[in-house]
Amino acid sequence: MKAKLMITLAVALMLAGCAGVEKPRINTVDDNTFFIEVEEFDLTNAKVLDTEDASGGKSVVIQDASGKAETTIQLSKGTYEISVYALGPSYDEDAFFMTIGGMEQRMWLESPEEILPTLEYFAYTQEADGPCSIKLTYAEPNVELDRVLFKKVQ
Ligand SMILES: [Ca+2]
Repeated sequence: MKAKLMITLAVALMLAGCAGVEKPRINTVDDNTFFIEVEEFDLTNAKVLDTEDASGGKSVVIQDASGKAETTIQLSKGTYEISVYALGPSYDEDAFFMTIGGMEQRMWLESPEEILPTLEYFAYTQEADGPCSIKLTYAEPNVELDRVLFKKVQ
């Protein structure tokens, strides 16, 4: 009887996880820093790769200009430096766009061999506690997007 209850509970928890209610998960680094996995975004025309050195073991390649990875998280009021950890295999395959709160910025990599943060961060101010939308879109092919790191600086 007890075992059956445990199994029912485990299945219920698994189903809750599959429903994606909590996606993307917020991975806390310290009091002011957290990251979210790109593979947990809503993906359109994007391929998930098994990537050994990626966080969560996966990265995402947006296929072309029709593709995107987007999500919305709850963000507390403040100013953030937001960077994306990714791999850009070559000089012609090392850029993408990030849109946060309606502002778009071209992001660059210099990491053909391993997953590293973008060369510059996206400076973003959240005016009040509430939802914040993040969208990654295509600029060049074969960019492997791993995770998005938020660092609260103010
Ligand atoms: Ca990842």
